[in-house]
Amino acid sequence: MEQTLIILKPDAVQRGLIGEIVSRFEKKGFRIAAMKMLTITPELARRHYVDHLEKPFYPPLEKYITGAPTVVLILEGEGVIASVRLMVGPTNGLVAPPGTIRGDFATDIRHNLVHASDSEAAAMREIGVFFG
Ligand code: FUP
Repeated sequence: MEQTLIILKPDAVQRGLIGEIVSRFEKKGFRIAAMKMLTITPELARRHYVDHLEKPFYPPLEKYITGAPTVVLILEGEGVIASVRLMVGPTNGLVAPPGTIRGDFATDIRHNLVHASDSEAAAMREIGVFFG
C-alpha cells in the first residue's frame, strides 16, 4: 500500500490544528500507519531537507522546524502521495486555494503548517529519516 510522510510543523501544533488537519486526512479515507510527537533536531532537519540545504531560505527554515514540537505521521492508502499534496495545497499559504489546508489556515511561505512527501522516492526516503 502506498505511504507518505506528513509533518505537522511547529505552527500547526502551537495553533491547536493537529486535530483539524489529521481529521481531514482520516475523513478523506487515509489510514494512519504511524504517528509520533517529536522536536526535530538540526541533524534530522538537514537529512529531511537535504535538497534545500544550499538554498537561502534553509537557515530560517531549520530554525523554525527545530524550534518547537512537531507531529510526524505515515499516512497510507491508494494514491495517498498525490492526493495529500492536493489537500495540503501550494507552498505559499497566501496563494493556496481555499479548501486546501494551507489555503484555509496559512498566510506565509515558511509557516505553512504541513509537510507532505512529493513523490514515491521522497516518501520512502523521508519515512526512513523519521521512522528508521
Ligand atoms: P512544499 O513541497 O510545498 O512543502 O515546499 P518545498 O519542498 O518547495 O519547500 C520546503 C519548505 O521550505 C516549505 F515548506 C517552506 C520552505 N520554503 C521557504 O521558506 N521559502 C521558499 O522560498 C521556499 C520554501
